[in-house]
Amino acid sequence: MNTNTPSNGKFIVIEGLEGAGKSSAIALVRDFIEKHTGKAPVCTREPGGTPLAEQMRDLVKVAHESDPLCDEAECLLFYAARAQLVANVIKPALAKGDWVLGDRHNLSSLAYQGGGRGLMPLVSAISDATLKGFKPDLTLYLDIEPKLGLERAARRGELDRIENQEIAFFNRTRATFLEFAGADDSIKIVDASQTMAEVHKDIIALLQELSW
Ligand code: Z5A
Repeated sequence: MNTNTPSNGKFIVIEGLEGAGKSSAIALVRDFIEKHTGKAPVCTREPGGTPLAEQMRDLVKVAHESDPLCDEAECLLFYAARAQLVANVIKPALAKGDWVLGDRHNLSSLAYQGGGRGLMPLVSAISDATLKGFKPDLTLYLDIEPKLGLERAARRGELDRIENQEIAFFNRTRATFLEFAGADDSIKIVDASQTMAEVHKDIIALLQELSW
């Protein structure tokens, strides 16, 4: 990344399994962008980030005992929330020249619903139909072994509906994250099993390599 003021906004996304350390990585990248561009980025989270998308977040996070969310409905809710966020927040911000920093985006659906739930044909079709090729300029994928990530997440408090899935689900999800990262130069893998200081050092090194 150079020190000139960029003329166009960029969309950077942080991805990873739970407990990978996305929260502290987001704070780090937010500060980096602010120093680089002179302006704080627009920060988003998925699912969520608009009033309607936040309602969809509540629907997917909580277990509905008498009416369990089926996998296809879960997938559609993630994309409905994303479509709202892209149309009403992300694209308008980029059009103004603002930078956008996302806590998760489409790669999460490919990994969790496509890989974890085994719904890749459905996910690919909805992804193509709703996003029409729109994608982040850079994704930092914080890679962690599911067991370690879930241990960290559990230390933080009670696990939600998705966090309570069996370990095989997270193993499939991680394998899909890695598969997509291996096939796309805009996705950079960071070893999130390291100490937080080491993870942050790697992230800064990756950001400094960019020529934007
Ligand atoms: N989901 C989906 O299925 N499909 C989709 O399309 C989308 C999402 C968009 C969103 O939940 C859920 O929806 C998520 C994926 C799914 N579910 N699952 N499972 P969320 O937004 O509420 O939660 P999350 O995105 O998974 O975030 P998280 O659990 O908060 O993970 P995190 O942000 O990576 O963790 P953290 O809070 O930064 O770190 C966790 C703890 O570990 C914390 O106490 C840290 O201090 C500690 N930590 C972090 N890094 C380190 C290191 N390096 N060493 C030691 N300790 C550390």
